[in-house]
Amino acid sequence: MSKMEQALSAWNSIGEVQSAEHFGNGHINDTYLVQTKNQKRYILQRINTRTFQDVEGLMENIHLVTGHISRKVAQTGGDVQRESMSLIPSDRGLWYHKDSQGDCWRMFTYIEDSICLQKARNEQDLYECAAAFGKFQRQLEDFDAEQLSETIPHFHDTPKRLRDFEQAVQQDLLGRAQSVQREIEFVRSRKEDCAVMVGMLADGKLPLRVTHNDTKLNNVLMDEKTGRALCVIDLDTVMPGLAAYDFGDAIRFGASTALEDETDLDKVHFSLPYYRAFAEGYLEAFGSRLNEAELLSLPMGAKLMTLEVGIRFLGDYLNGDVYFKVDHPEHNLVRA
Ligand code: GN1
Ligand code: MG
Repeated sequence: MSKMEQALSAWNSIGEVQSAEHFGNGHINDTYLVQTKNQKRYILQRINTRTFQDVEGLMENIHLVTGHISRKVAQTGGDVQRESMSLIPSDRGLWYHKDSQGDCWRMFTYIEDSICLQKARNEQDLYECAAAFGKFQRQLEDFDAEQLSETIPHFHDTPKRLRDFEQAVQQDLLGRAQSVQREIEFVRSRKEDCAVMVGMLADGKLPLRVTHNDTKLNNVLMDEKTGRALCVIDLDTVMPGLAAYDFGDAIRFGASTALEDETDLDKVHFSLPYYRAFAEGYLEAFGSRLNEAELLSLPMGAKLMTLEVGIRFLGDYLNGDVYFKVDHPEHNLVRA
């Protein structure tokens, strides 16, 4: 019996399992789609405990946030089954199951007739993605951020990301630095940019909100038939943050003309029409809540979140691919 099958036995309540297969494209956790004999589907995940060291805090966050959103959806007459995530407690009544080897697992209901996109098909996809994240922020406006654990401290602290990167360059554990001098130079020449957002936060110009912090297009489920956004997923990094982080990370992934994994860089461009569609959707959903400084910070967020994740990918390449899952040795470099 595989570890995954063993983990499933902590959820006998879902009934007899017919199949369970690898699912999705996450870079951190391991995700499986589980189908039962009575044709119900679930998402089982092994939580990456090297990334998320406080699983208790992480799962408490998710329990609180999904509960809050479900109540909001119900209050506004929405479809709770499809517009919010639902955790399934284990047979022991816990939000996650820790197996005998210390691996931690969790289960959600699968949202039927939904799709998640690795790349936008048109401007409408960006508009819907923005509407989803804007709505998500609105739903969490009255959520007490004090209740949240910081699942990954300094997550969007770009100067800290830069320091970690410089350390990776110095250590050069795999001797890869020599071959990526041009990329290292690219980062260094943008050193000044890294401190802009945390600087405005420290100066009290930008308010902290409850943000998602990982606003990739593929973290939004869309209705398969209508293409309308249903639900925001991947709540592992919901923490206090800046609106520009969510706006920015969504742009860096969604307003690209190619996949994050694209090896032919001639295909990778920033699409201004996609950017405009996202900005429209986001401002319609959440713009009235943003102050002047926040509104002005959004374009910089797009530049900075793109730079930041590039720094992280390149740093991980230098460290020997210890953080992001890779399919081949150059994968992190390609992403960077
Ligand atoms: C990771 O888990 P996933 O694949 O949605 C990462 C994000 C990066 C993203 C890059 C916890 O997101 O920060 O922006 O990869 N998540 C974590 O695609 O580090
Ligand atoms: Mg994800």
